[in-house]
Amino acid sequence: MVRVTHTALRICPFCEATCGLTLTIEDGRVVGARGDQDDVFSAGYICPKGASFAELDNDPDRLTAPLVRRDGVLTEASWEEAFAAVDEGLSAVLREHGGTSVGVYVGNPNAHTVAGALYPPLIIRGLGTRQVFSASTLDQMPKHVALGLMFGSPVAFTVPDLDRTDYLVIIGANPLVSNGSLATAADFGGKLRALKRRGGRLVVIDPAHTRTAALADRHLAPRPGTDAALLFALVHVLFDEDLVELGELADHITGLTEIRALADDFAPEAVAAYCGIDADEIRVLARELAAAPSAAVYGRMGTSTVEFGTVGSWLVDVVNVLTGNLDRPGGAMFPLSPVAPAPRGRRPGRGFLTGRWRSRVSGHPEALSELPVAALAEEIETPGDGQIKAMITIAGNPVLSAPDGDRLDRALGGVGFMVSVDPYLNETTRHADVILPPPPPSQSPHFDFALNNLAVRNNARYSPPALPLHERPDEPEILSRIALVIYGIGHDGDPRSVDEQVIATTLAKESADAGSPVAGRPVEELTAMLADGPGYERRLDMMLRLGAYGDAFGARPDGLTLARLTSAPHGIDLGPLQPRLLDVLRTPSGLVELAPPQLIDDAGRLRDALSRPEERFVLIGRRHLRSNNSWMHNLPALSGGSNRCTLHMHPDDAAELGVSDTAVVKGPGGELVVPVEVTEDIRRGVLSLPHGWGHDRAGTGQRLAAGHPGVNANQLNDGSVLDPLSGTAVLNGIPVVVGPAAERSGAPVS
Ligand SMILES: Nc1nc2c(c(=O)[nH]1)N[C@H]1C(S)=C(S)[C@@H](COP(=O)(O)OP(=O)(O)OC[C@H]3O[C@@H](n4cnc5c(=O)[nH]c(N)nc54)[C@H](O)[C@@H]3O)O[C@H]1N2
Ligand SMILES: Nc1nc2c(c(=O)[nH]1)N[C@H]1C(S)=C(S)[C@@H](COP(=O)(O)OP(=O)(O)OC[C@H]3O[C@@H](n4cnc5c(=O)[nH]c(N)nc54)[C@H](O)[C@@H]3O)O[C@H]1N2
Ligand code: SF4
Ligand SMILES: [Mo]
Repeated sequence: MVRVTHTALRICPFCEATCGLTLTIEDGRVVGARGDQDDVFSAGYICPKGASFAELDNDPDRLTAPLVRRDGVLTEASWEEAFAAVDEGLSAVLREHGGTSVGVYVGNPNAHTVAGALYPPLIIRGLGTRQVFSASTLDQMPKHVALGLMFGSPVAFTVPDLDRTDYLVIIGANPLVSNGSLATAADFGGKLRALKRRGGRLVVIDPAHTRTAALADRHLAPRPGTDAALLFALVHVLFDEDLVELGELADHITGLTEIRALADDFAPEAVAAYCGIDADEIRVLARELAAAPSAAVYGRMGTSTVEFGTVGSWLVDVVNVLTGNLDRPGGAMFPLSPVAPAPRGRRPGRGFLTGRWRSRVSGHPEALSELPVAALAEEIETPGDGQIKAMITIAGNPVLSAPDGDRLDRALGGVGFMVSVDPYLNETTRHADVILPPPPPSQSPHFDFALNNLAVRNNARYSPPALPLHERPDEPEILSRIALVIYGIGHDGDPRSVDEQVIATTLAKESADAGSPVAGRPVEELTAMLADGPGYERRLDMMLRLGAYGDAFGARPDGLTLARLTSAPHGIDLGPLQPRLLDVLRTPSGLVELAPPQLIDDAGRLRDALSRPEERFVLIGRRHLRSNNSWMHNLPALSGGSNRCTLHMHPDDAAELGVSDTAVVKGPGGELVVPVEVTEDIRRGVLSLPHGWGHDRAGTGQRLAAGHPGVNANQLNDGSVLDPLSGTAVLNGIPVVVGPAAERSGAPVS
């Protein structure tokens, strides 16, 4: 038999690093993946997850056909039957209770797919629902809120200029394992090594001695949950020792007096015991940050998903501002994505508000039109006006990723109608009445709508599907058909009409906007210029052409179009990050707000926390290189070895408690028995447990994962403690009680 082999380029969708891969394709399936040496962004870098692309693409447990619940049992059905079942189930709820009774949960992979970027917003808008939840309130919502309050835009992301900085402080992130987050960089480790080779310095602040910490010139191990106080102490020292140097930012800042006054209470000596860090070490760090030719502070999960997540995320950028490092090469800069609208000059912004409405049961304020996922279960369970009667989940597994999965599991079991768009039958989707599985990545297009806005070097890359679809709809079509049901057109309407409607509306608005690069031009003329192809490609073409590097529909002939991008299969490099603060600012004052009132208020809560007694043990999270949240435990290549669901504990703690191989851990939400790894790599009094495990529920379809289920770390957490400004669940720094497994009591801890 003659094998037909060829290669295809594909941007990896498995984490935020966006590496370019070269897939080997044999007889119509992916059999291998290596790094694309010519990729303009990743230059050949690949990690074990990318290298397992073939296994992930071909996982025999991936659903190839939809499942529809019949007589209580999820049963394979045709696509026509499945869409008809969605139409029937969803339309009944819409008729009886309206779109506002439909809850939507949008999970992490939506940030990594074309479909996830383009269609969920249409579904949510079509429903008119406020019951919108996502992984953001388990992750980066504090950063959005902080950016919104400071810069007027919740997506004005600042990223460390990794390639040029002289001094990098990584606080609460482990990019050597995560491959970076909210800072899209392929080969993060290589970039850190390059920083050190050019004489730069790396400081890592993390209660665990991580792989990233092992690379650092200095590692500080604070008590979990105390980053905000530590950062405040840096601010204090910068003022106290007259080290504030705003540089070119000076004319664009307000709130300096307020932040200085606020920092008064946070002298290093005042926070040292609370943070578990010597005051001298904090002073030295502040001095070095101020003295460095350029420097950037970069914070992530450990700074975000904690009690003072928004305050901490804010202070990261306050330090960047006070050291003159915001918006300058080597500092913290604003990427410019190829789908960001072309800058339209300085306009007064409307600012950023949260709490425009509140959750029905507990009154949590919305943030970015979302409610805390920690409140999803109660919104399903609690009767009354606005109760969730139907759920749509798209690429999410909140039963494992959110606090108190047992409760959410029960709640989802009681939802009137549920549809899940997901390739797997898992802990969450097992509650669906219909599961619509998207095709594997090899059959899907790729463009980084979200992550290009976080890239440490501006770039544009597009991967069309590497393989043709096998008699199934792609994810854009799946989501479009759900939208057609919601719009009342019915599931058998034309999915293309969804994209064409968006195009018509967008171009009409652009044409009417005097500041637009296509102001005054006829919509028909513009529409006719768009690429011939699937609706998502036409929308991408439109966004590129209206974008910052775009051809403005012919007005800038050298500019970017989809055709141009497609003819550069290894991508187009758009250069190093450029200063662009004035394009980004959308505050009503037109200035960077260093001291927004909401944050000033919350700083009071932080001040009170300084005198709180210390917990004996707190739990934090841990990620493993060959894993991704809850959904990669089903692949042989990514299983076993060091990637295990174990509890890390310091040897002195283990000795004191008499714990050797197994421990029982009790938290506010429940109790777990878990294997222990005793290691010096964690601070005393701190325990770590990875999340995304606990694959032992009945009725799931990931056989390998079920064979080594691990425990669900989030079951220890009852989800009652949130960062109040962002509604983000506290996932790091949870008080727990721990002991040898023999002493298991069964009594819940409160
Ligand atoms: N304790 C603790 N909990 C945490 C965290 C932590 O650090 N500690 N981290 C949090 C973070 S940062 C996040 S982002 C959340 C993640 O929370 P979720 O997004 O809810 O969980 P994931 O495990 O990422 O689930 C992704 C789902 O998407 C599906 N999927 C994969 N690819 C595709 C695709 O192409 N299309 C579709 N439609 N579906 C797809 C998978 O099968 C899986 O069901 O977890 C959070 N939970
Ligand atoms: N291999 C792999 N890669 C991933 C993922 C994965 O599951 N596996 N998930 C992806 C997702 S969804 C995300 S959001 C990113 C996350 O990317 P990162 O944030 O880089 O990853 P984490 O491992 O969660 O790193 C958080 C670090 O904070 C530390 N920490 C915990 N509490 C505190 C604290 O209070 N203060 C400080 N200073 N540090 C603290 C932890 O010890 C940990 O080392 O990773 C992405 N990439
Ligand atoms: S680092 Fe991330 S994007 Fe790169 S190959 Fe690994 S999983 Fe894929
Ligand atoms: Mo995440």
